[in-house]
Amino acid sequence: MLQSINFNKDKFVYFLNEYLKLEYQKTISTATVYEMHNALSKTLMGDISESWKKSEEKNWRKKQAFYFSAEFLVGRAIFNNLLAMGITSDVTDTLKEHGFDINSFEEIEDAALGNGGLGRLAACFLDSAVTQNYPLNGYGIRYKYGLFKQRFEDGMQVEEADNWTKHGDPWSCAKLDEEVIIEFADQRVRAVPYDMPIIGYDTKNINTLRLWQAEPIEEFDFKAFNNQEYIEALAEKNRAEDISRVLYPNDSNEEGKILRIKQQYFFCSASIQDIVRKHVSRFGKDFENFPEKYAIQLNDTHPTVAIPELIRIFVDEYEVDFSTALKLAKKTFNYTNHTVMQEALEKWNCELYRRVIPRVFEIIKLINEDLIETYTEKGGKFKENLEVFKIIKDDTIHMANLAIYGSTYINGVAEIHTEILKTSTLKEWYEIRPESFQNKTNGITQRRWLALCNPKYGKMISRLLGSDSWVTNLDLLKGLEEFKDDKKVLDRFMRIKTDNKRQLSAYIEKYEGIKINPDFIFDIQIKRLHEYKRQFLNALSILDIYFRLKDGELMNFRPTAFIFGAKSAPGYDRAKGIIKFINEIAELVNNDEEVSNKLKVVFVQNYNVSYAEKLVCAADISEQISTAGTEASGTGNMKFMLNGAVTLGTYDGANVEIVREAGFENNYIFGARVEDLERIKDFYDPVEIYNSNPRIKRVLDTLIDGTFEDGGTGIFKELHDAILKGASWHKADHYYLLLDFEEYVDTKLQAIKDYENSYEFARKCLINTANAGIFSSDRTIDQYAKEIWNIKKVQGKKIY
Ligand code: 26Q
Repeated sequence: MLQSINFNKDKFVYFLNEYLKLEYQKTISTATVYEMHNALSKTLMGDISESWKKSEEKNWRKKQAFYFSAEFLVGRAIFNNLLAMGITSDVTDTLKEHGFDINSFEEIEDAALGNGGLGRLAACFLDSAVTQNYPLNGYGIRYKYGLFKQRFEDGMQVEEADNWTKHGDPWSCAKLDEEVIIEFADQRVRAVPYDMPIIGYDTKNINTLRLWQAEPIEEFDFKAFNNQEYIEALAEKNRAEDISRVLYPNDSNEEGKILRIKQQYFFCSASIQDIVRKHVSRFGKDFENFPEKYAIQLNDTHPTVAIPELIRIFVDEYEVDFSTALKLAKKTFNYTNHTVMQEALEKWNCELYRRVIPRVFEIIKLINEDLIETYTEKGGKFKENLEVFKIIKDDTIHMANLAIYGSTYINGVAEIHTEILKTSTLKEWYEIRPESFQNKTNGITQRRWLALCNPKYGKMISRLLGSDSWVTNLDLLKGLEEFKDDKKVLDRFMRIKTDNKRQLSAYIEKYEGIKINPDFIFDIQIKRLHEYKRQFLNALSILDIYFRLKDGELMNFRPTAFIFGAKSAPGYDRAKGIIKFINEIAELVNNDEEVSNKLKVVFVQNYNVSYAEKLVCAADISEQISTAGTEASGTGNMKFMLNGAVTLGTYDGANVEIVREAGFENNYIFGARVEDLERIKDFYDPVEIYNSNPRIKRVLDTLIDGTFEDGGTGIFKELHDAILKGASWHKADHYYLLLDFEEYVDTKLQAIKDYENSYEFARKCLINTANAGIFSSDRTIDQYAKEIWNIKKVQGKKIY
């Protein structure tokens, strides 16, 4: 059972009121939601400060690991931290006695310091590490503006700045005495650390997410200057602050390239300086045992510049010779790859790098020379494929090559993904260093993605299993299988699901203005908008169902709501076109009385972590339909599975492992597999399919036959062309939508039909939950800890 901190109600209320009085001249009964949030959070920060300090001390006693990531998509902290501390109901009740409804914290902004999967994974990892008492701290950037907020205007995405700290950021603690200086060729700035506590569930331990904020060297004092100096100082301040001003949405191209290099170097240099400085102050200038004390994990190639930066500091500031420094770096770093596509591997123009961080560029050149020399000497495959391995070629720095050469282990994020890395994307590397490649299938934290977002289901599970130990040991869910034929249990499951659907419906009605009947099947696709994720295919399938319903086919079609949530990169026109297309479909379908009792289509605005929490617990069908071989893993798929939805998906990413665990018969897998696509790719002809299949022709032609309006942008015509002619850099139907179309619609209709037999369907859902144990990020982190980082747990338990 979870033990809580000793909750002293009187003391709690006293501190809360003191804070409110001092800061705002208010009391619990008069404070606004934001004031209450700040006061409560700060009070709790006070409660944990001792444990936090002690944890830091503990972490330095043995080997520790650091997670370097340009993104941490942590979401909202308050409910999560109350849960971890075991005081949710105490606090809820106490505030209620004073007339304050804790649910009003739903207004508190998410910390959206990430784009999607990669950033959210980093957040889940920190949660899992601390809960298991592993010494793992995160290093990243404190963006002033997180991922943009999204609105629809006339069905089209409009972006708005995400000023997430506008009402304060009570869960961060600035450590002004630990700032460091970062030097660029044309600029020096201060990196100021802001620490967020990562609070372990049912443990005393608290780890740290340290996010760096860029500030000018000189404190800006507007009184002290004459006019000209004032303007210059202000410009300098802005130029410094630019560095951590905004999170780049992925795919953001051209403009901002220099800033992106600066961001990466900024947080990597600051973090490396931080680690080295603390190392020196504790253990002196002996670096021989550095890799026995620290492991650094690179979350994709974005933080790869940390490798030459560590070498630079060793060589330039501590007189370590280059080859020793390189050896130490290789032993310290490890690299996680999150993409399948070779063309998506990060590359930088040499000249750009040289202009921004010349000394680091020199170090990279030295590493490249070392590679060439070493591999030429080794001969064989090393020498044969030297061109592939080079870090610098064609005036370009290949960051993946730098990350691999500078690391001990390289891992993919799902079995199929790691296999693709070994046999295709990084094939030549695998041939020379097979022992360096590992798989670490992603996971999700069940604290946020079940206990927090689906408390009713969580309680039901605890009751059935006779304990809530699944919150820290997800394998225990297997015990639910025993109840798969128990009608009472299945009834209870269905009631909870319907409750969750009702809550989601109310929320969607409030924020999107669309009413969904909770008795409908909820079919949900939520993830970043990308062609490879095939939201477009989902849209076409809905249109097909719509037309067939209108034609009087599909007689026994069970009413279904199709729900989407996704942000498109601002410069990704096709993705934006797909959003507009789905919104047009929603408009058509939702206003057609003939189908209104059968179909509903909703694209929710500003999909984020907090919205996801409401969506995953309310889904019946989870859409995971990426083209086989394109989605490295996916983690949304795991969240739905855990919450008892069936997967309608391709044999791709972690779906492969999901259906292996939960059974094909309990999910809906369709479509071409990687091997199939490999075989047909040179002959694939989408035009032939289009011409021979009237249903496909009909739905695709809505893009050009006047059924829908694209606001005069021409984007619908481009989408049509992208399928039949190919456009810009891709061949026709690059993601095989038409190839998979019929099987997809058939499989979807089968799932919808199966829902008729409610017990049979609920049974599938329960079996999915029961087999989700392996997808806990607790398991993933345990594997990283044992198989890559070689770190041990610190002492945990003993409650506050
Ligand atoms: C690149 C250049 C410039 C600006 C931004 C970027 C950028 C930023 C973020 C490129 C990629 C990302 C994010 C990638 C990502 O989220 N990948 C996902 O990682 C998940 C966790 O491993 C996997 O589950 C998903 O399959 C994978 O798509």
